[in-house]
Amino acid sequence: MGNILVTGSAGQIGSELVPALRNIYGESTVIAGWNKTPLPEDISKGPNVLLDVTDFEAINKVVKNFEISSIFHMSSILSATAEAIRNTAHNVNINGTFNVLESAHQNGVEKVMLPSSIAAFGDKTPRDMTPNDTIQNPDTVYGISKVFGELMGNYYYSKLGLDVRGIRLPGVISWKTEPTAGTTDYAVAMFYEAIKSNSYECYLAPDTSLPMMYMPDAINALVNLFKADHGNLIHHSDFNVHAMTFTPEALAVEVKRINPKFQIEYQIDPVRQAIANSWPSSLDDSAARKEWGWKPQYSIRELAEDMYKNLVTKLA
Ligand code: AKB
Repeated sequence: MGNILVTGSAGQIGSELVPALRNIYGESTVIAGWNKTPLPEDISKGPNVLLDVTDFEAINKVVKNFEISSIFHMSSILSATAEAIRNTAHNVNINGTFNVLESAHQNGVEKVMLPSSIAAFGDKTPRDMTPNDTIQNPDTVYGISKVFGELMGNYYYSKLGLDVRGIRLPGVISWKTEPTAGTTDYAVAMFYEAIKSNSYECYLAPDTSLPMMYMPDAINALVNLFKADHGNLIHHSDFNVHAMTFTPEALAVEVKRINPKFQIEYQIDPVRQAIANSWPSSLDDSAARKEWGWKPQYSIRELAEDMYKNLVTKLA
């Protein structure tokens, strides 16, 4: 196997994926690509490269110079931010994704991991136990770009033989690196504010139910799909993965169990509420379970306890 390039290595998921991949495949094998946000210190000690995914030639150069055989393309502008900066979101999420796939194809890269999101669904999609293969009518720049990635990933696989794989990630909760303004990120912010000020003003309504996942499960999903036997895969760029569904109200109960002084208030943001209302509440992930053995580990309670404990240490 050649080297692995991870784009967006300073981001919420990239910053945990790079150390996980380095543990498995070796420090020198995993090249951390980063652009505007500096890398966390632990990652910057290993091989890394400044890389703007909107620049096709820059990707080509990195792929050639570092003898890349696999790419995890993690750079992405999240849902709420993408609504505010459409141009940048289009450049990064659509042009950037195209550049990565095309460069991978032209340079003989073997495998591209291209994460999608629950944002690839819309208000015509069945909300409960959303099937893997169903109606997709997103009405956000981010969601449209994720459908583009899924379709292009499947195109490069079926027409050009590039092994492209992807999962539709739900809200991912983690303590190492803060996410950059998605719609599900209230669930991360609630922990920070509970520790800093014992209170949190939530921008989604108390009963907004969305699919969520703790970071270790998200990393396992990415790594296990990457490792999966190609012959067992029927789907490629578009796997549903489900871990848990909860509402702000239910998460607040868990946080209050750990910190009895915690109080939550609600100040609804209409933009993010509308996005949340158009997304699934739970997903049928039987294809992922059957084709590559997906199985999440963390419950909401385990997530809350681990998240709180680690954040207290980090913020101290
Ligand atoms: C977001 O809220 O934008 C992301 C996502 C669900 O893809 N966390």
